[in-house]
Amino acid sequence: MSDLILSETHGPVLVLRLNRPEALNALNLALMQALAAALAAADADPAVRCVVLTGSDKAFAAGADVREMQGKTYAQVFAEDIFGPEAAAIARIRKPLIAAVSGYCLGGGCELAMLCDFILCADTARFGQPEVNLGIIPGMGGSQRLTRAVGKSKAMEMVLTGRMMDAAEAERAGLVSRVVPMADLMAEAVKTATTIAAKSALAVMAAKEAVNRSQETALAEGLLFERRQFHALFGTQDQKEGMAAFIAKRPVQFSDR
Ligand code: CO8
Repeated sequence: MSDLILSETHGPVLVLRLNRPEALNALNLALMQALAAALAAADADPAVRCVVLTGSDKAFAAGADVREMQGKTYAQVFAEDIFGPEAAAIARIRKPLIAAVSGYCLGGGCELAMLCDFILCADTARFGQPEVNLGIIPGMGGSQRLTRAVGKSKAMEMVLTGRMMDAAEAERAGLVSRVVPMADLMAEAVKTATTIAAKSALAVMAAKEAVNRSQETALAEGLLFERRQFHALFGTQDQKEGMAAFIAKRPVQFSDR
């Protein structure tokens, strides 16, 4: 397995840990490919009955990697379908997948957590879709899954302002199933996963499909629309300026072009 994803087993529970500490686990293509491969392998491995996906204490993931995306054109992101195949592969996993979130969970990181079946978080967790600050929009399901999770008003506010919500607000809004003290997060996630692992794997798989079904009517349409809008924004100067300003650590100056 790639060193971008660390793994450990706790009986029937596999823990996968995003491992790019130098960039707050920002998601680049290599990491997303490694994660999709690790999850596909877990899905095929009869010894694994539940998976926990986590990051570091400081960040689950602070978004897609701005440095990797910065210079891309519309033609590139559209042709590459950036993260599209990897996100689809993660969504296809049939075994239960729990996100254990501590610290920043932003942009593509929040979208990745929402791709999991449910989110347990530490009291330090902070969720947000700050893409608008970079002159882009969410591209891996944020506008669709966040809206389904917390309702239109809060999702719209989050996506339009880029503000973060803390763990307590995320629990009140229904984005996360539970908040626990940071020191207990992994023990609680593994304990929850172990509970699930003790059930009938067939019933668990059927239950996951049934609950997901409730979310997915017309979701594919929304996801494709969102992805194409995301790609199109790489044709704007504001995307170049937004990402350049982030990397240069200077205030952003959008020109609406
Ligand atoms: N990409 C690349 N590098 C990052 C990212 C990122 N998203 N986030 C943090 N880093 C890097 C920083 O550049 C910094 O590196 P260096 O030390 O080399 O300067 C290092 O991680 C530590 O970060 P900070 O010094 O900024 O740490 P702070 O504690 O001061 O701040 C924050 C933490 C608030 C989380 C801050 O890092 C931040 O605002 N990060 C960016 C958040 C963001 O904008 N995320 C959205 C990115 S766009 C996105 O996710 C699009 C998703 C769509 C993808 C799918 C397409 C289909």
